[in-house]
Amino acid sequence: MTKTAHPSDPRSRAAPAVKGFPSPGRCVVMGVVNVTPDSFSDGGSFLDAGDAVAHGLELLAQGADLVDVGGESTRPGAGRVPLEVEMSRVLPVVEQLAAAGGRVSVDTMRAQVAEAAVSAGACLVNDVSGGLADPEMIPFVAAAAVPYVVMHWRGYSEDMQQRAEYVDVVADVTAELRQRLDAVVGGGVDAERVILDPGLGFAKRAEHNWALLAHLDALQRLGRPLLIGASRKAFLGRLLAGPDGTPRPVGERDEATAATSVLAAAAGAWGVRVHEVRSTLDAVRVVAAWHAARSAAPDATQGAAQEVAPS
Ligand code: PMM
Repeated sequence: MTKTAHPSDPRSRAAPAVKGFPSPGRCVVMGVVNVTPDSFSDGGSFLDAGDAVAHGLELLAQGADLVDVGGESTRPGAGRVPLEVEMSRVLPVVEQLAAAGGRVSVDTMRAQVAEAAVSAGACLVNDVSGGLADPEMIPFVAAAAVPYVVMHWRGYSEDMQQRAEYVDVVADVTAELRQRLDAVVGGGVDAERVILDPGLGFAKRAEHNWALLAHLDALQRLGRPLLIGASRKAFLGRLLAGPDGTPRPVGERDEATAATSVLAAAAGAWGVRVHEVRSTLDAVRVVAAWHAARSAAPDATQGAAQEVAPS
């Protein structure tokens, strides 16, 4: 007999829906297109708009549900980029990818960039500051009625690692995200369009990232879908360091990234943000099949219990 799974059981963790974003019936895969000279993983590779568009199209062809276009690096220590520079990097790429039929998000902390990108065809705003960097962002998103990623953030990248101090990182990040959710919804954004993100690597050391990845259920209790961005980040490089302690190079972290995608999807995350789409898409498909089989299968524990306790 098929039983209804308890909410804490992975069988009940189908990816939750986001208003205004069609669900693929599994964890969403967001491909990264950084139009920057200095992002930690792909900085400089796609600074030319034509190269960035070609890369975005390739990620979409590999099956990305959307591509996330950003023009300002947020690597630890990075300074701000002038508004006009960010605009000139992002807009042609968003426009061309959207015109080609791709679903596009814009990775920006600036309302003006978000607004121009949405006009150019972006369908989602990914704000790593969760509305804190620009007071105009929340009113814009509320009026535009687009899905909105609210990430956990404690300030600009230049000195963010100095703010990686927590009493209990899971409880602290959950509480700070709850405050952002309240502020965003209080500012008029439809709660059903909000996606929360713990911001792995942003004012977080490796142990903080691992704790958050291990306790996504705590963040899920905020009641909104989660996006997880672990792709190629330094904590994976450090985990995979060679015997001399040299971190694994960024381009050789995609298998570990796919493993984090499995963990996130199995925990019920709405989406994962990755540089290499194919391996993560395969991984989340496996998780979707596993979820489906767990929902359909009789409760093995219950069956075993019945065997040892005949009526
Ligand atoms: N990480 C980066 C940039 N944007 N957006 C969200 N929502 N979550 C993240 O974890 C995140 C992000 C930094 O990585 P990159 O330089 O490779 O883009």
